[in-house]
Amino acid sequence: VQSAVLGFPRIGGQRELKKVTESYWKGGVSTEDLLTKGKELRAHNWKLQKEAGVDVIASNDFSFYDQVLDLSLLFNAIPERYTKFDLAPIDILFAMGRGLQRKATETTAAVDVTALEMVKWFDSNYHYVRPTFSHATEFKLNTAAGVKPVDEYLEAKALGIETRPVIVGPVSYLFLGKADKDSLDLEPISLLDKVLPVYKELLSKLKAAGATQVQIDEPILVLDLPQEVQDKFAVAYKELASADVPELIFTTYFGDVRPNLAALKDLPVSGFHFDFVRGAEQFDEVVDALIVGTNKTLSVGIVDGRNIWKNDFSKSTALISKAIEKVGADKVVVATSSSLLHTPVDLENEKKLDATIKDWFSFATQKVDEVVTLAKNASGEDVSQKFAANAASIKSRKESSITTNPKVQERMATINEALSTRKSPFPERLAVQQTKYNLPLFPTTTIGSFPQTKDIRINRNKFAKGELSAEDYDAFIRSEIDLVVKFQEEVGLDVLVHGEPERNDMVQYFGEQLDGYAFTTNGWVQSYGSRYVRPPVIVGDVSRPKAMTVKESVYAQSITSKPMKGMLTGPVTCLRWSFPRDDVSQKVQSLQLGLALRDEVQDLEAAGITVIQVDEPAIREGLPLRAGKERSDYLNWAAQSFRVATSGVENSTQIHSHFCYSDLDPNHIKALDADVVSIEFSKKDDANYIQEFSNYPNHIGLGLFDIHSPRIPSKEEFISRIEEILKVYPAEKFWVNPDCGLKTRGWEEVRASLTNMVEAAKYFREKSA
Ligand code: THG
Ligand code: ZN
Repeated sequence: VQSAVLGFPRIGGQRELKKVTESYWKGGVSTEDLLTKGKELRAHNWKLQKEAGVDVIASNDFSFYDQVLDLSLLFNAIPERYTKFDLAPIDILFAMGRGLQRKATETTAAVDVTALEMVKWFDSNYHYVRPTFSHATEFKLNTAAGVKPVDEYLEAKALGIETRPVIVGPVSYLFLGKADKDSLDLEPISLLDKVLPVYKELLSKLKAAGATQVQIDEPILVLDLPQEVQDKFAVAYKELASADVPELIFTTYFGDVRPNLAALKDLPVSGFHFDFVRGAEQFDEVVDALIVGTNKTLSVGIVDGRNIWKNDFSKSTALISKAIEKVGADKVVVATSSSLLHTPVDLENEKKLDATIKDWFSFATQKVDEVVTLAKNASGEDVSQKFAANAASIKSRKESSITTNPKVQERMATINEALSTRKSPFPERLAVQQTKYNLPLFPTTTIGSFPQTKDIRINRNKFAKGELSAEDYDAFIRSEIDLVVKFQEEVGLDVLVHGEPERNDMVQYFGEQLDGYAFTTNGWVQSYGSRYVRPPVIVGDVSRPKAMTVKESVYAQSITSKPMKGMLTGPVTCLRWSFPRDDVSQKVQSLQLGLALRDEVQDLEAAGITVIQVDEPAIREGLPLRAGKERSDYLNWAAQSFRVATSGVENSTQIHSHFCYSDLDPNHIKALDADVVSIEFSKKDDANYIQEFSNYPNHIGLGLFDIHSPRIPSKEEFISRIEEILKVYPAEKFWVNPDCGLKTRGWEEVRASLTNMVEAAKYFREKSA
């Protein structure tokens, strides 16, 4: 029985990849330095796996930005706008990933090319760069920078390490892409005939280089697929098999493929990989239908690539034994469920984690060892010591009192309709709120954060390291709040925020203050490009020992007569951006977070903060990948958790919420019953989408400018945008705000854009007076 790892995190144990890429972007290191660092990271990861005893080690799992973007570059799916500047291939790659901005010089005009769209990779917190096709796309192997999968295969070989290259398969590659704006009539999947010859060429080159197997990822099989897409698998793989290519291991992950099972029958591939962590129920059916009675390999995805809990060896062994029984030991491979990209690099780097809890965790490096140990055991090798240690850890976690809090569980039993419903329906609340706040028409506000300057980060780090006393730090935070409040008053905003200088990542910030959570010092996971997050871990029942945000909000309110918004992150987002428990349901965890946040909301209200925003940017990504009951259940508990958090307040308390990063269905947010919502909207120019939102019963601010761009919209531009929305959207429900928080922007841009935005609001107020 062999062991396989589908992919290893490429960021390095100390975020080496981030450091070198960002330095390269700033001109700090040369292209050569950058490429050398990449080579070092790859060698390190391969050796680590080789030394651990992994039989099948992935190559081409490395990327300087994103593995899907790498394929677009290699296949020459490069929109024309990126090819005009005579850039080196690596810079074209970065331009597609992050856009290209250059100031004008005496001899050259300014350049402002936006990036390709970035989309969530299934339901993970990783984002891929969306392949973008047009009628002008001409697929071919673009060898300007070599042929990455072949080159990296040979690079490993030169180190004496045989690897299995991984590439995204043709059907998923096209299906996950989109048509460019000049070619909207183009169906990406219709390009299959054109892209297959390039896949064949690439696979043949891999074979010629010596690769015996390729891991070909077709993760879209866990989605609901139109029949015509399902039908493409037979077409595509028949065509690939007609060339002289390595053995193909057809790889799926993140769910259950059964609804698309017919599409997989009789595919000419050498083996299949399934995720039996997320799709355990599919085992019998997929194995019987696709492996039994054939010559194919069964790769058993059993070590979780999406979470950090230690594998339960006895459970996994039972499944592996079942697999061996069904198909024979020589056909079974023990594998990670997906790439380990979604887990932090190495638990050994955690020096501050409580020893008991640390013993329950497994990061990528430890997971490599788990895969090897499970495979050895299945092959009859003696790994009894490792099994004994594993059993002890699993038992320790199961029996630990840290994970259960009877008080939380008692309180969970009190959740009912009344606890999750506001005192009165929105129209009645609106009436009292209008009297209380007396806001003008077109009220202006921002989403919460203001520029996170270097000074802020330095002071926060000093405080974390103990180099700054609590008093000095508090004084510093107050001085930052002073600046932000004064600024908003000058600009003329109506509902103010304190700017969040005390927060790093919001989910991490709340995780650090809640009981039931553990957090890491170095547990980074790539989110997109050079941006990483450090998800906190929900270890046990969650509760709030003391107020988390009241001090800052109360201080901010004390220095202004305008309403000051309290700022919280909602239960679903806290859950989605943490590593969740796997011993209780996500619903339970979300409702517990709802209760903890309810206490915070009530404390804010009691302290006089009566406009409270509870953000849920991750609510859309939590939606189960397939339509059906699971989805409606999710929507119900997600909305209920939000309402548990926000409905313990008076009618006069105004609850706001904010959504971004996704295409939202207005119906999903209705059920939250927030008084005011603000959503990312500036890049949507679809009148139908505005129309859909005009049916939203409560008040809503459609984001008026893109906070990801340094561009400053003029007053006139704001006016024409608002006019357009007003064609379908009633003025009395209209809030005026940007798309999202301003923490990544500079102060100059923020001043200019907000000033213009407020001026535009005033224009419409006068017009309707
Ligand atoms: N927080 C978390 N998850 C997220 C987002 C978030 N997922 C979706 C979206 N936002 C992803 N966007 C980002 C944007 C910026 C950064 C990370 C994810 C980022 N990270 C810092 C870095 O890599 O330099 C580190 C931040 C820190 O110091 O904690 O800038 O907002 N959880
Ligand atoms: Zn946002």
